[in-house]
Amino acid sequence: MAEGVLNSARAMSDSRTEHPPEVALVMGSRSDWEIMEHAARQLEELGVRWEARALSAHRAPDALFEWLAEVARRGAQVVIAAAGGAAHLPGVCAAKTLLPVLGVPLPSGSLQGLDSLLSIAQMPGGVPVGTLAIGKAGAVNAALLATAILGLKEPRHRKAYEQFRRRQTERVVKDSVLGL
Ligand code: RP5
Repeated sequence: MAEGVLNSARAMSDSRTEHPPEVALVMGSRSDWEIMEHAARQLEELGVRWEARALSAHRAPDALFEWLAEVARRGAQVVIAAAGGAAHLPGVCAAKTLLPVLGVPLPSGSLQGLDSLLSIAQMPGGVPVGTLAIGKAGAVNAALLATAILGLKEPRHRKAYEQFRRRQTERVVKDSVLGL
């Protein structure tokens, strides 16, 4: 049944479908895309191939596990997993894969994402999730960290990340003068 779900599921947006994804982006709900889109845009800017799914650990666990195994088989090297509230998704992904999992806590209605942050960061020892900041900053940083990880093996990713950091520094220094 999960296979059917996956086969019929439409990708939110896959960057370059003819090539396998390097980063697997997953989130608990389509409502998370508004923030996680920033991760996808950052990866895109750095020339990293990605594929994204909204697959809740609670609502669609079998489809999640199936996609995770399948995207790893196709070559994904890093998983970015984002969720809000009782944010089990990154931990569940980490339990099912040996790929590094970067967790992005998303803002939630009642606790503004503190619940998500603690759910993702407070993993018991043995199954790590690298936890980023809440919301957009975390989404962007997850993409940058994923690129840095890919850069350990892939010179083009190392170069893209280096350039990003250099340009960012140049911009900050250029705009550093303050006055009345
Ligand atoms: C989590 O619950 C999702 O990651 C999302 O952040 C939150 C709310 O989901 P929806 O009710 O909008 O689908 O699982």
